[in-house]
Amino acid sequence: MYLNNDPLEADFQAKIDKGQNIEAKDWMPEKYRKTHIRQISQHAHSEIVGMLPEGNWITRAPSLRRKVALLAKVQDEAGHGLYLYSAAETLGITRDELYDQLHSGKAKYSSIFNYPAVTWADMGAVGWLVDGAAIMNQVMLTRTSYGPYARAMVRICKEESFHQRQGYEIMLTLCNGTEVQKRMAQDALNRWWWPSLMMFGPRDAESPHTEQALKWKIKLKTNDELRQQFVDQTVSQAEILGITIPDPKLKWNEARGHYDFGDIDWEEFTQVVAGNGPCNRERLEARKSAWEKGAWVRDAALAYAEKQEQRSLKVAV
Ligand code: BYC
Repeated sequence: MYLNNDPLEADFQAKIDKGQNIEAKDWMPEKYRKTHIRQISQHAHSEIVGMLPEGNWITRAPSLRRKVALLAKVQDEAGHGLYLYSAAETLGITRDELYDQLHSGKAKYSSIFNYPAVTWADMGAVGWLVDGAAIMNQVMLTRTSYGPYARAMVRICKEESFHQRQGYEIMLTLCNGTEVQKRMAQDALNRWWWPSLMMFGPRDAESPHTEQALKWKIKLKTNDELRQQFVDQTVSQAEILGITIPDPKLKWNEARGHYDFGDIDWEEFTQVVAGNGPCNRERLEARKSAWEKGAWVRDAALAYAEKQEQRSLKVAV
């Protein structure tokens, strides 16, 4: 039985334990609210910054079919960012504050988007591995305890599953192509494998938020559990492609019923999260510049909305 002296908090925890959602108007501990603002906004920023490595390839897609699919994927990511910003706003933070946190470097976004996409095969690897890792985490989040976040995740997951297949299909085509194309696919896998494993966050023993997040059912699985699930699922997909995961320690462990895998370079993860990855500065500059260059659009939209309001007031009078 859960014991808590604060009746509000006890009631809140009881709801969570029963599997009920917490809604925006419900009472919630301040730390629960702040944790969600942090996580949902980090997630929203990841979608928005995540458009950059792929956006760079839209004009260079090898066929019209590939261009249309990539364009649709990047557009979906903008939509995901917007649902998530809206979900964060239900917790009492404004859109402007959220953008300001991103542009000032105060808010985090996923480490993965600080790596460059240097060949067309990277569009395949990003869809296959990055979206694959994202889905693993986000399917869990469809059952997270905060209602607006959980509901946003349902639609996002449906779209992410198209994204993952789009990437895997690019990889399949390259792997069934010429020797040079297959080498490109292998090279992309070599570069994106370890950063994809880092997406799940630090090891459980070093994750400051996991214990509380499990108690509040923000997370239903730990970082290490999801990372293991991702490795287990991805090995056979690489086998079908006929390319090799760049990890000599990767081996099926019969006793555990899981793949064992090699050590992640946590120093690299720490550096990338701290702002010292290969593209951190470039990504932030791109977002800041888009914000500044878009000022006239926001001004025009506001002026138009004011005009409309004045007009409807006049009609009402
Ligand atoms: N990168 O205690 P922990 C997509 C931070 S985009 C950077 O485990 P938590 C897509 C963490 O924030 C999908 N920072 O934290 C888009 C915390 O920092 P602070 C992105 C990371 O929150 C375009 C500290 O490390 N998905 O699908 O319990 C194209 C300690 O970590 C990272 C989401 O955002 C990282 N990888 O668990 C293609 C999912 N990992 O604030 C695809 C939503 C950890 O204490 N987020 N940190 O300084 C989550 O599920 C959780 O926030 C995490 C971390 C599992 C990521």
